[in-house]
Amino acid sequence: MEGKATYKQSLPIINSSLRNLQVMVPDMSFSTDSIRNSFNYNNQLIDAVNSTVKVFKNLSVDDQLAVLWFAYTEMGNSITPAAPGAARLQLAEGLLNQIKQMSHSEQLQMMRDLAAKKNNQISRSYGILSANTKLAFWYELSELMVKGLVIPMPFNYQLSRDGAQVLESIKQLDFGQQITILRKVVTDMGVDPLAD
Ligand code: 45D
Repeated sequence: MEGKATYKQSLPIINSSLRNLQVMVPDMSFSTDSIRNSFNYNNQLIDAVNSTVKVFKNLSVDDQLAVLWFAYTEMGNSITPAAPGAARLQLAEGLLNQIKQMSHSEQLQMMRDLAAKKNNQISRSYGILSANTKLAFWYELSELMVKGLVIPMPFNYQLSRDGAQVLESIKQLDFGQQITILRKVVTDMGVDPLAD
């Protein structure tokens, strides 16, 4: 595991990777049934992660931002304050400073542009960050929202049915899978200036 995160629910992840390992050991003490079951179990989890990501990407831009926010409020206490890592955030510091200086409506526009992959300077600066730094960036934005330095969520925002479903699926998964989903969705945001 990367970083100094402490996970509330790290055991299921370890267990499932151990299960994978056992399957690869040519030891006849494993019945084909237990092998098949563990493969099915892992495949189901992969399916759950992939389908959740797929539905997420089809949400409206506002719903994507709202789901991220609600995921943050749900996961908030599983992520230790040190986890996203000050070192990692330094790479996003210029971007975050720029954002702090914006008006609330500019901040909202910037986040909508990232989610919509609009090609502008902010989206390109975001695009060169690593997956974990992108996560750390969003994490920091939500912390800034809590501190009142970034535009808050409207308290009466209504998620669409698909949005509510994505959020529900995320809640059902364990921390490791939640991170996988979040990494996939935030990696897809912004614009990679080095891509063809
Ligand atoms: O480095 O008016 C590890 C709308 C360790 C509606 C980690 C709105 C390694 C209209 C633990 C893996 C809703 C659009 C890292 C307004 C490591 C409207 C993990 C506004 C980094 C105002 C870190 C909406 C993790 C807004 C798991 C403003 C990080 C929405 C997770 C803003 C971070 C939403 C998450 C934001 C961050 C959501 C889930 C900023 C979510 C941020």
